[in-house]
Amino acid sequence: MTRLEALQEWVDDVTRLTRPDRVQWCDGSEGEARALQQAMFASGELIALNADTHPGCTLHRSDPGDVARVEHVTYICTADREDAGLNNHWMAPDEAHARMDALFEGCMEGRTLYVIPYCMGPIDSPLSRCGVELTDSAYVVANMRLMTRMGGAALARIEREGRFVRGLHSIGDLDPERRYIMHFPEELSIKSFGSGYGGNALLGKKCHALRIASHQARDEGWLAEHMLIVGVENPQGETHYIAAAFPSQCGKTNLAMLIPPESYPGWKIWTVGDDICWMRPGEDGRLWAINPEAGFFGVAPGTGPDTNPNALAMLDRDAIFTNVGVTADNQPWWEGKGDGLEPALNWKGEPYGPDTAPAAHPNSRFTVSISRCPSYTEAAEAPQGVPISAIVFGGRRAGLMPLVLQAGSWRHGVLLGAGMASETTAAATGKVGVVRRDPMAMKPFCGYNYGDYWQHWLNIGDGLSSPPEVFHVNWFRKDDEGRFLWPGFGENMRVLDWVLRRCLGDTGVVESAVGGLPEPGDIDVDGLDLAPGAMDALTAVDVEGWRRELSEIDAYLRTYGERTPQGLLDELARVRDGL
Ligand code: SAT
Ligand code: MN
Repeated sequence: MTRLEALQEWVDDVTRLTRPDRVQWCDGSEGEARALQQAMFASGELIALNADTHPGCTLHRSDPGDVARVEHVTYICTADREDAGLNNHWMAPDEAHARMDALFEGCMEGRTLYVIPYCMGPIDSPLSRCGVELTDSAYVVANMRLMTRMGGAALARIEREGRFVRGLHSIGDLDPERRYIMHFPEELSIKSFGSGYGGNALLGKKCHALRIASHQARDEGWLAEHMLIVGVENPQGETHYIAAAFPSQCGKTNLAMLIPPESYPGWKIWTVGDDICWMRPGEDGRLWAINPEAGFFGVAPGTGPDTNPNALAMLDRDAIFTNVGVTADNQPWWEGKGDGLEPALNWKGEPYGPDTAPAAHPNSRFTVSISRCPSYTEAAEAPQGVPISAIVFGGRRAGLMPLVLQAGSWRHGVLLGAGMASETTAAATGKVGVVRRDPMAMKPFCGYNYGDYWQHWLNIGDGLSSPPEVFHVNWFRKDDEGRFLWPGFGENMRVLDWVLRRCLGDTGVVESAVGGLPEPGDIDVDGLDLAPGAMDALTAVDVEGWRRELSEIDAYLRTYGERTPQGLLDELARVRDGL
């Protein structure tokens, strides 16, 4: 129940359409969470894990046909098709509403409709935005409680502001043929049907905080980005913040909670966020950022003592696991966990064996509150956000892209972001390992025409007197035999160190046509077991390869026609001439 008429009317309308047995307004309390958990244990939707080794941890097994985001049925529904752009599937709003309302008709009979008021960002931050998700999935409620500031305080803010994003969700019958994720950015609303999986169902995350928010951010003069946020504290106790964009499953979570190697005594990494970043120009001419989320929905496989010890440490209590395997004594298990145990059941609940491997689905996930992270910082709660010193773009590229590259200007930085490409991963359904253009890691998430988006990035830079320095990194370079040239994980600290020294003007750079590269020996490789010549390969510019790359980027950018910013094309021509 609410005193905000617009909200009450919407809930009443949806109730009439979907005909649930009951409506439950979620307050986000402990008691409510416990009761929901009990109900899910009873229905089998959730399974309790070993209470001795993993107190408060639970397991959810998705329908095997519903384990990733579904970009081919994800739509941006704007009045003018051009406003959605080539980067999105488009449907006319009227048609989309009609199609979705037909699916929602009576779909909640026998079920409970949960009303979830939530706030993306610290509850008292002017940068935060609120939403309400209506869903028939208790699993969604449990996840939203960890991923957002959910409940009474959010509802109070919504009632005060009167404006909120409306998200309607039903798992429907999980039929992939009757599955759509529709966004109506001009109405600030979302309709999602037929999937219970993460990014399709937890509407605060990709649907609101990226697709709807990016659209809203353009109108309001800020940026909603697919970026982690970390603070890097040096031995003198100064902390500088970095925002970094990588496609799904390229190590954002690992980088966000990295533990510096032994050769960095006295350095600390502070985690502000691992997936989404909302940034706004401050009065001081810098960019200030918040993490709109309150938890992590991270990839489980590969999370181990060497790759991400901080993540492992936060996963031993009060976490929800989705589609991982279990051991004989009911502990969660995934490939790369490194605990010396063996899986007994795979993610579908089948006895584990060579025919039923892997134990964990490649896109299996954990959901956990950010406050459980050993490197969590209170700065994540700061209403004004944290000031960003560097923006880092990166993709999964076996060749060409050097370990790190510094843009010569904001405009060059926007080009580096717009030219990003990466090999596809299991986070979305479809072929894995195909290189595709993924500007700013926003290809699946930009809620409007990419051409307009790049122009918005250029405009934001024009308004900053102290813009962040912009970089491009690549942890995934391989040699001719397909072996990684760079160890990655905690060792990426060495690159962050160089990035920050460049921001502070503490070190030199080798200028090249495509950007600034580290001087030989300037990235500390002490104690690393690199192949001979690896560092040369990682910092070389392959002129012919770059010519081809720039032609491809040029052709790609021009597919956006009149919406492609001239400023970006001019920048590309400048870089090309420099080669
Ligand atoms: O889209 S999800 O939020 O489910 C995960 C991801 O791809 O980052
Ligand atoms: Mn993501």
